[in-house]
Amino acid sequence: MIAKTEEDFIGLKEIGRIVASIRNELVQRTAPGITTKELDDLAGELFEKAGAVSAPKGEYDFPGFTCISVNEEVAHGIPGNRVISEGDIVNIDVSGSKNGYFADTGISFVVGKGEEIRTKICEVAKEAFEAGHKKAKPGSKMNGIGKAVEQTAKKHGLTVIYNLTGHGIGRSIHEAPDHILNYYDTWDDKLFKDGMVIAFEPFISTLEEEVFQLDDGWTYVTEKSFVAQCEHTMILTKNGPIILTL
Ligand code: M3C
Ligand code: CO
Ligand code: CO
Repeated sequence: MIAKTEEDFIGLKEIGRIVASIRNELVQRTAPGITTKELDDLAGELFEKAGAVSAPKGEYDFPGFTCISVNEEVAHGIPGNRVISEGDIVNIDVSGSKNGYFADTGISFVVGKGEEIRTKICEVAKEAFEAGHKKAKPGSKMNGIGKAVEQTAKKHGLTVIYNLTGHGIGRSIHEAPDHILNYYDTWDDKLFKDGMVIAFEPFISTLEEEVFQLDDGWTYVTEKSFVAQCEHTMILTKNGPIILTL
C-alpha cells in the first residue's frame, strides 16, 4: 500500500509494534528443551491479548500463529513437537494484522553456543538488511536493494536465496510490489514510491541459492546449507524509511 493519511501511519505503527514485541518475546523464550509448538502457543496468546490476528493463520490458513523454522528449514516452518537444542539456528517470523493494517518481521539466531558459521550468517543477514535499507528511498530503483544484499553476501563469501523475496504489505500480508528481490536484476527498473510500505527480508545462505518446498505444502528447506533471514516492515518516506518492527 501507499501510506498517505495520519490514520495509515498510526495503524501501521501499531501492528508493527505488536508483531515486533511478539517476535522479541518468542526469541527470549527460545531455549533448549522447548518445542516450536510451545513457542507458537505463546504467540497465539500474545496476538489475542493485543487484539491482533496472525496473518499466516488469518490469510492463508497456515497451521500455526507464527512460522518457526529450525536448521534445514528456511521459512514457513510449521510449529510442532520439534524440540529446540543448543546450537540450533532458529528463524521466528511473526506477521499479523489489526484494524486492517498488516506488518511482518522475522529474525534468525543461534540458540546458546553454536557453530561459528551459523552465528556469522545471522550477522550477515542483519548487515544485508542495513545495506539494503539504506537504498530504500522514494524515487530510487527497487533493484538497488537486491544489489546491496547480494554484494553484502558475496563480501563474506556467502550467497543469497533467489526464490524467496520481500514484498509490498500494508492492507494485506503480501501485495504489490509482489517481489523485492534479494539479488541484482539489471532489467528491473521499477521505482520506489513515496509512502510505499514494504517488508524487506534478505535470506543469506552458506551454499545453495534456492529453497524447495516439502510435501507438507509449506516448509521451505535446503539440502545442505544453513540460511538466515532478517525481516522488517517499513514505510518509505522522503526523510528515510520508518522501520515499523524494531
Ligand atoms: N511472513 C512470511 C509469510 C508468512 S505467510 C505463510 C514471509 O512473507 O516473510 C515469507 N515469505 C516467504 C518466505 S518467508
Ligand atoms: Co515474514
Ligand atoms: Co515477509
